[in-house]
Amino acid sequence: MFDLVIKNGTVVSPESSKKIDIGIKDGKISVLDQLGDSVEAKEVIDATGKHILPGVIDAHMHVEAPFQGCFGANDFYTQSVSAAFGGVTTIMDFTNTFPGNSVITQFEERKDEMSKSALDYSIHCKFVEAPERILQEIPKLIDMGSPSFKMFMTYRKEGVMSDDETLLKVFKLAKEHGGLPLLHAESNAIAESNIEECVASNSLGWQSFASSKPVLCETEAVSRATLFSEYCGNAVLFVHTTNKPSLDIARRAQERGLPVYVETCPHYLTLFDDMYASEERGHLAICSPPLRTPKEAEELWDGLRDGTICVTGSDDCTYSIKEKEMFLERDAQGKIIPDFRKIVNGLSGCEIRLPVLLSEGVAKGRISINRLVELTSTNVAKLSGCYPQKGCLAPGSDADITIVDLSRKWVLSPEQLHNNIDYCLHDGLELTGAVDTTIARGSIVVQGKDFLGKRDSGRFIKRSIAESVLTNHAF
Ligand code: DUC
Ligand code: ZN
Ligand code: ZN
Repeated sequence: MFDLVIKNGTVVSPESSKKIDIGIKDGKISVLDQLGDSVEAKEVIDATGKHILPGVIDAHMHVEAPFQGCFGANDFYTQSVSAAFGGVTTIMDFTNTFPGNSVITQFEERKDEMSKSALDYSIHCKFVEAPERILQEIPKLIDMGSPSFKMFMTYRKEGVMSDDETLLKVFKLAKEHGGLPLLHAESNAIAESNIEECVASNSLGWQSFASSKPVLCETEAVSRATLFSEYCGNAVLFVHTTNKPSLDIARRAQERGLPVYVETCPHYLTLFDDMYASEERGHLAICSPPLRTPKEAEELWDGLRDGTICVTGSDDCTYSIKEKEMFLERDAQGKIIPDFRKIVNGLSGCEIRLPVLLSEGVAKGRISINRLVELTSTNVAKLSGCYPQKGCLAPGSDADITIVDLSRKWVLSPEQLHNNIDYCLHDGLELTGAVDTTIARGSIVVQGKDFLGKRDSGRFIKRSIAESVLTNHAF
């Protein structure tokens, strides 16, 4: 007797789309087969006309994370609810490391904070400095199931930038012990000197924010870190990549077999720098790297198709309007006095990632549904080191499943989302394709408009990255 059977749907993998039933027992996928009408199950979902995907993994978000004086609108429980409505079944976040902190201590604290989640969760370690006592923690953190190491190449003034020496030291130990550095690649020198010029010329509007961090600000950092990784022999993942010159650096490295991986995020595919022209709302779109142009977005779609970009993440940092505006001053009429330095960087995205990729990607013919599965689940699991427990629908894998209706049309608005804020930068975007049901380790957590999951029911997922992923470009 199965706990749950999903019948009559089309099961999607990177390789195929097949009409087949799924039997689930004890939170795991037990069989994929034609199960017939007499199959015994405690619960049956009829998925006629629907597509069944491996549960979406969001390996990039910032929740309960003090940053630029803000904390974010969600805790890990509310974030997991919002994520589940977006078809997500596993979430990953970062340690809140600041100079002087032990990363192991931060890891333990993060585990505790994330345990509120209704979905399974895992942790990337953030490094901001590399004294010997911190470097010694690297093999232990890998043993503890956290083999991915986030470093910022900018935000020096915020106290979280890793300098070149820190990058090199962490890269060498990542190579030695089986770790994957994840890089926020923006040249601090370019960004900081441009910001100084903006201050000197009193150009502190939202558009100046974008021009202070141009494409080459990102590409310089991608180029430098790619060479560092070739020098040290380690794999590297560039998160939230926004443009072709940066992709071209990765492309050339990948053509030579180097394990250089690239992520992009839905906002760089669907939101553009024209948003910064609005004095009233442009600040809500401030994120780093900044939004770019439709041309750059099309070049990212090319990268998603040709394999240069192998994963997507949301980079969700959901801030309320109050938090976005809390350090800004206002004139006598109460109008905001623009100063981009006073606005926390970050956009909401966890709940919209899958719907936006279904609609702008699959429905518009830019990517196949099979490629979408790689970009939202299978490759994410392989790269972060939790495959095949996560990232595939196969006997023995966790029963993390997202059922989608590819034909349902709807319109994005703040009311449709569960992310605890009252604005939506995609407000009015017409979508084709929607999440119908989300199943996490065999339990239905979202069905239509209902959340059925439970606080504290997620489990910590230990990860270990395959040697093949770390030594050669694997996908
Ligand atoms: N980018 C953002 O926009 N916010 C937080 C961190 C980041 O890298
Ligand atoms: Zn970042
Ligand atoms: Zn991020």
